[in-house]
Amino acid sequence: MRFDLITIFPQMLEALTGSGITGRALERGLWSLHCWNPRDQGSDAYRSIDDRPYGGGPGMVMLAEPLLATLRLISDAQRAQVGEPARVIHLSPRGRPLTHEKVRQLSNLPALTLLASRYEAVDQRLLDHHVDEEISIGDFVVSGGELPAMMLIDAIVRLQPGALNDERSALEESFADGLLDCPHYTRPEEFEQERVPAVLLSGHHANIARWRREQSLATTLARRPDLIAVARVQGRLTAADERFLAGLTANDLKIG
Ligand code: 4F9
Repeated sequence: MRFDLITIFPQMLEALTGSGITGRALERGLWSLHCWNPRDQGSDAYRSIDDRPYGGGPGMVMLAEPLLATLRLISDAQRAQVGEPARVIHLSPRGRPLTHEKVRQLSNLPALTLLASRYEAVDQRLLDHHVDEEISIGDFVVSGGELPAMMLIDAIVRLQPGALNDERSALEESFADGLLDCPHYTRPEEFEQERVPAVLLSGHHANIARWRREQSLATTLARRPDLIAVARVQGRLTAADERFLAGLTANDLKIG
């Protein structure tokens, strides 16, 4: 999958290209990253990419023109490599909150263009006419769109076939089935006077699967009841799941 990222801080992406699962997937040729600096398209003597907001107030606004010139270069490059220009996404706290389902959908595309903005804002006309979608990675503000873009790229890249050493990992982790992950244990069998739950040492695979499911359900109900409600309306809770949830007490719902 091809990613084109508009950023004035391409060095930040080295964390993604140089380490871990994403670094290995890059070496394997599973994805590519092309960073584009809008300053290279700045048209005045200072190659400005921002200016003061009409109407006054603090902060600066990214100029539409250098961003559009950059987007045009990107779509030309994408047409040459994958046949058509890609979807353009702006990472913004004003966007729709990112979900794993959204990540899954985007992971099937051949290419994606990401705008990582800086300063306070982007001229709204650039967003209206040349950005397909705004995505938020949470209700908080960071210093620029690069880290949110890196989180999105990471989430997409690890779903590319061959990125994970064990493909089961992507199927079994948190959100894969819309619930939070169950707890996990490894050696030693006792730590801080707490033993590994006996069922996990039993070798009884059906009981282990049921225990993990129930742990997921209980944790999700306690911490993210909204996710339980969604799973329910989507018909993803079995009769056994519902019996288990109905039997949980106030104590089980305390967040640990
Ligand atoms: C983007 C925050 C997406 C959350 C971009 C400052 C951002 C963000 N989700 N904050 N620039």
